[in-house]
Amino acid sequence: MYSLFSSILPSRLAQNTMIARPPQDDGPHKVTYHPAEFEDPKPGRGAIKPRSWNVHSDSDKLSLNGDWKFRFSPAAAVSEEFAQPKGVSDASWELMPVPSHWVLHGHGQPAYQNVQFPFPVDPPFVPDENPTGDYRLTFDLPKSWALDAGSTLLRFDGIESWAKVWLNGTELGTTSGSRLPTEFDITQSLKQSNNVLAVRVHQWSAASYLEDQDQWWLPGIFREVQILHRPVGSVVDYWVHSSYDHKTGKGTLRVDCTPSGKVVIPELGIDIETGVEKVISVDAWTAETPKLYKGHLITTGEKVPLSIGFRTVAIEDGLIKVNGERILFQGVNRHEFHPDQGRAVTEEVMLQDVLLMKQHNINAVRTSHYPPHPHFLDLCDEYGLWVIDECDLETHGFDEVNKWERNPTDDPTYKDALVNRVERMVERDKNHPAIIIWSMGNEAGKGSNLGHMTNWVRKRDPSRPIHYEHDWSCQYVDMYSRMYPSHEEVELIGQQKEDPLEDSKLDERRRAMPFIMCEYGHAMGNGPGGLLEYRNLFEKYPRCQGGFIWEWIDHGFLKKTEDGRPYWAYGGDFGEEVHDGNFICDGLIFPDRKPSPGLLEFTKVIEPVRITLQDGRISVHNLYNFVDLSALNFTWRLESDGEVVERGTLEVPTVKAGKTVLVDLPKVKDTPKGSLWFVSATLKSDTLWAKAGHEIAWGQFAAAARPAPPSPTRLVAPEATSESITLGPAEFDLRGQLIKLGKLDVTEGLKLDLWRAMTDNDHAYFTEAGPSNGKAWEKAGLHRVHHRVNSVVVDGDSLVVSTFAAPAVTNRGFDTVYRYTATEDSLTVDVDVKPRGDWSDISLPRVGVRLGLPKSLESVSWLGLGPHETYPDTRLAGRVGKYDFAIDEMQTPYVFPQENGARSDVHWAEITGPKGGLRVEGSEFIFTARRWTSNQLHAAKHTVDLQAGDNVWVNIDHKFGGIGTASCGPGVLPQYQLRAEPTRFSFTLKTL
Ligand code: IPT
Repeated sequence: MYSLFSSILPSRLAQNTMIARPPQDDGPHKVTYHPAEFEDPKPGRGAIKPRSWNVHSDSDKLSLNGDWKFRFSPAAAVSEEFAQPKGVSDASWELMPVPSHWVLHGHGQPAYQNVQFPFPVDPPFVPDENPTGDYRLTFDLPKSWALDAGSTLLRFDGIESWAKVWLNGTELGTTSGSRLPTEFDITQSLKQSNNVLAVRVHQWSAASYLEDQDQWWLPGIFREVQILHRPVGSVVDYWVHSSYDHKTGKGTLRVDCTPSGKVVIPELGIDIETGVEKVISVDAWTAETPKLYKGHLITTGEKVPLSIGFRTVAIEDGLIKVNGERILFQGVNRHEFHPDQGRAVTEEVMLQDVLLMKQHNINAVRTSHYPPHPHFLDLCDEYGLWVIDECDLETHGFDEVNKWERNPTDDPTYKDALVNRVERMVERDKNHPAIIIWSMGNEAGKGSNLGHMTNWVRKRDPSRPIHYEHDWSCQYVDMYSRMYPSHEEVELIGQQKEDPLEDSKLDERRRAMPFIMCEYGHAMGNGPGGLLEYRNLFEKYPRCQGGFIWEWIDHGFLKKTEDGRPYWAYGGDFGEEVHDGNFICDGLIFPDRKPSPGLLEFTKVIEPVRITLQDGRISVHNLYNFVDLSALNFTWRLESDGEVVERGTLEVPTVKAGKTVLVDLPKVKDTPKGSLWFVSATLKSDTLWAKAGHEIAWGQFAAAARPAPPSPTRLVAPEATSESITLGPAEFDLRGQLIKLGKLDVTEGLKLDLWRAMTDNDHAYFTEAGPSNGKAWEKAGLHRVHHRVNSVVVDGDSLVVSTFAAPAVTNRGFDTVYRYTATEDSLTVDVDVKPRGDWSDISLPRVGVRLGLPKSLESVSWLGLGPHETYPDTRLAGRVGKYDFAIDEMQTPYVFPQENGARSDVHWAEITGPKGGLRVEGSEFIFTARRWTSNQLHAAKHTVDLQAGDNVWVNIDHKFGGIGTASCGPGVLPQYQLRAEPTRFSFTLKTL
């Protein structure tokens, strides 16, 4: 029998000394392929035992960061000859920065898939097209390096996804676990000079099945590489055990170390042997009071700096407590991301994240979905953030294949890899007081390997509770955690009334557990809405201990159009065969780390001091867990129409954590009608993370009611000619369309507008969001409403234009009557909207009018909520004031264009240009101005698609439908759904 396959393959293979899947000759006509090394589900080989991050000691170290020689191959089957120190010419190889991702340096492209795997799901095998990067670096040791004494390690902090390493031609081993460290002992192969380090990295490996996080695939050596000298008698590993007894105010310190040595902490007068316990009065470490005691661990061979925080985390009475207090997570999920560097984030970027979080009242981080660069955790210790450290594990794509068939989480062949991963995380990060919970990973289904992981962790570190979300039976974990539950469900969970598990024992156990939302408030595009209502539940039910917004940052890569205009690129912009579009852009900050309105809203929702008016007095409620408010200054202002009338300092007595005080309102000369109190709590002095004067919290409340806008007097009557109708300053055509107001051309007359460019939340990608979503609106035709004029009637002083606004196909619509009245210099519009037909199946995006104005208009000022956009369920952070913005600055540049920029509770707004403009007066209307229509905004895919047109489009809305968080999570809460019902509203237009 003749087989072409067997006859040609061996000769082709013979050309390479190494191929991806080695063949084995199983007889005359058969070649069997064995999995390649990188298809071995086992952890790598050759590394030393995982140990605590210790790179700041006084022992010698050498950073190998910098430009390395690099050769790219589109497939794995390439000779390993390159690893030899001699006889290899790498002169023609290009340079690749380490750390970096090669797809961001000209080889291949980043690729984004959320859940789905970008290759056939057949673990542990990966595609033949397996991008492979060969790295070479020649280096010398500094002269001072004591080569002859002790040993030396080669440390990698992160390589995606699998690597094989050689030093001077000696193979050191292999590694996988992209976001985890690996150290090889290189003592035997290291020389003083001319060392040749060779690293082969494959993008895909058996480990890729464990790294299906919702992020870009970004291969390469993306964290630093270092050589660490380990002098004789240096620290092999150490563990600082530093607990705090809140009843006695004492800390207990014991530092375990191999080999033994001593521990010196001058501030505490501590000078003890390792392994010895010391009980001493200390200030506790908390996220609010990140007190670190600096000291050293000293062995005969090394001096290691210590930063010790005393704190105790425990689950007691069904609550997560730190130092005896129930804490509340006001957290975010943080991926590592930078719009140019991907996950090779610098220390500056890490600091920027921490500063931004602290400045925005955030108190917790879940390191979704892998251990971050260890420096980030140092910052969390120092600045004060509660951390859930999460293991590098996600197998979400198995959900797409017969519901978790062959999921590694339940596959014995992957057991060692999973345990190895959690071991490397815990060992690396165990000395951080900020880490109070270990998380086993994310979205990795269920299975026995979770049991093996948690058994290992529990044995090794009984001092921290364990988290994992996706096994709702909570079999292996210490807390009940969910992602994106509705408010309704959280309310039930708060009362321990959640649906029971089948297994009554597990059910009983889970029901007694504390509850957190490891993800909620999907911050994609405009939103998330409904955060306030979640906060109310956290305050109502002790069991509900807060959660973590999904997510911190939009992962948009900076790209440019052919003509050089920059924009943020997302899934599909790099030619991916399958992708998940802009689902990668769902953060509270934009890719350039500018805060989005969502972050401002979250900041306000979670502010640690609540300032409100209660029975005519100012109530100051301290929501911190541990500190009083003595670090804050309180000031007040009385404001009228956006101007400060009087101001002063508010004397607030000590308010202990959790307590409230009432303070009298300041005595002022007068409280003009419509005036407002504004009380602000700011930092008295500089902190590590913000300057004195930084605002922590504020409250705004009415000092005197605002009078209703006066009804216009001295009305003038309409005058009709055969060409037009004049009414005061307004001119209409004979079909009742406003065409001119004073000298201002109205390029498109007033029309009822019910549509908005769908937000990501309106798209409801992952959720059946019910009546308040864009699919329902499109089906109802709200984006293609026709306006038919039924009559134009002069009725006394009024011009009455009756219309029917309705989409094609259906017979339901809105009978809309515009009644215009005028004085010499103003035009008042009363709009009467009556739904025709049954609209009970949907809610509406908006109810208001739209008009077109000339493009020469440039800026907007208004009195109302601002400065940023506000919507019915995202308006807590808006403050009433007088604001001035250019029209272009009114737009929120969401990475994926969508409805944005509305300003609510507006009393008046002026839109002006060089030749005058328009003033709108009313009572609490919603104002939007932009240079494109809602339909153009809706059609745009990137910010650069939005081009200024011939008009400025102004929307004056009576009401807006809520935003919700249905891009992944619950839709708009009923109280924020806008229902079609008979509605009347009015406003007055004047020219300027
Ligand atoms: C959940 C994931 O845990 C997270 O990584 C991210 O994908 C987020 O959702 C959505 O942006 S999984 C989701 C399918 C519920």
